[in-house]
Amino acid sequence: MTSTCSEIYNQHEMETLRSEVSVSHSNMSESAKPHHPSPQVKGEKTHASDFSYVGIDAILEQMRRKAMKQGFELNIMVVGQSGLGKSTLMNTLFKSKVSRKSVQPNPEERIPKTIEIKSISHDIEEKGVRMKLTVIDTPGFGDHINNENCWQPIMKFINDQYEAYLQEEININRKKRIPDSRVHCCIYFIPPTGHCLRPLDVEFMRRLSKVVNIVPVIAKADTLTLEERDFFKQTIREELRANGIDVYPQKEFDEDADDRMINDKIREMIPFAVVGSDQEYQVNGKRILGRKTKWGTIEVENIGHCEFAYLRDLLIRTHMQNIKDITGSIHYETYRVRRLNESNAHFKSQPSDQPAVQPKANGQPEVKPSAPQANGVAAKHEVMSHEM
Ligand SMILES: Nc1nc2c(ncn2[C@@H]2O[C@H](COP(=O)(O)OP(=O)(O)OP(=O)(O)O)[C@@H](O)[C@H]2O)c(=O)[nH]1
Ligand SMILES: [Mg+2]
Repeated sequence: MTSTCSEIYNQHEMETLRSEVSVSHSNMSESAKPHHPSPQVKGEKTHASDFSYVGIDAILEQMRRKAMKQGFELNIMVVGQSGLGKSTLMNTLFKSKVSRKSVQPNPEERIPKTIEIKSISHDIEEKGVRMKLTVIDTPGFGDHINNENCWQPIMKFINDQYEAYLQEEININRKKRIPDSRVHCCIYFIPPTGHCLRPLDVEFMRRLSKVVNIVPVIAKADTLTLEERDFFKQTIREELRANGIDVYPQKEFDEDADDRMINDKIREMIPFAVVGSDQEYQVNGKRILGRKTKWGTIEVENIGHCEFAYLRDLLIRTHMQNIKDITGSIHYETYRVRRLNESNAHFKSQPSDQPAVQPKANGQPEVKPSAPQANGVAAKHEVMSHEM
């Protein structure tokens, strides 16, 4: 590979607000600069002497300020066999203890192994930007002898979040800002076997890629040689293609030629072969996150050692907004349309002289006239399965 992923992404900076604002100001011609001081909002400049200046570019600064005030939300789910390094990788990603490790040196600190899906939220702040990060851990996925339908609880969890969002959205007195618990991205951990995908991996990704953005990674990539890693990556890409599995970034959602070019490069690299660690070491006077072995230290953020940095760039630095947009406009939308269609069909099949009993969002039954509401949605998602 000649160019780094960071370089590729830099050509297509997704979070452009801050930079565009500063570019527009720094490009301002001398004549456009204010001559008379006037009351202004911090960071703004007046264009009093520029007759043609309307000020449309100021919307960027307004959006930036609003976004800074509101903060951001990102919900990441990690799925994979127990001990593949899911919690460690989340810690590496956010350089803080966002997901507690299940394997601790001190047995008293050890978290009991669980098969329940758990969400842990953290408020992270960097350079004044606030982010609520929720990690949804699914310990022990596929650990059983019989793993038939083991993807079902995960599918249900994802649908439940869509349903919660839908119920908030259709509420007459809905909140100004609906809390977003929808899973924006699911990192799927592939065991570093070096052979091929297991039927379980194929089955999981085939089903789940239709309801959520899947980002597959090869876990504990330090256990593979470079040749094994390349071969494994190639094999996985071929298997994904052969099985019609569309992982993130999905080709069909590329917005333009630029997008396609950048995303094609990412697609050629997927799945990222990652190494995780939350241990800091000093290497050549620099503090790094790494794994110390007898023969040297693996630096997790060094692209010469592993592909963790590419994953981080994709999830946080370049595609975070796109990941959220696709969740809202594609995955959630598909769910919403199905639910509304189902509800309409349900109302049409109700005899018109009988009142329909419609459970409210809080679970209390409520007697309603048989005609559908403006939104036409009945709150009975237990029967709904957003599965294709
Ligand atoms: N060699 C290697 N070991 C790793 C890596 N990431 C984590 N580990 C080690 O693997 C063990 C399990 O890591 P965890 O992060 O707890 O794994 P997990 O997937 O969260 O496990 P469960 O919570 O049981 O599902 C720990 O001893 C980690 O230090 C890695 O990239 N390479
Ligand atoms: Mg864990």
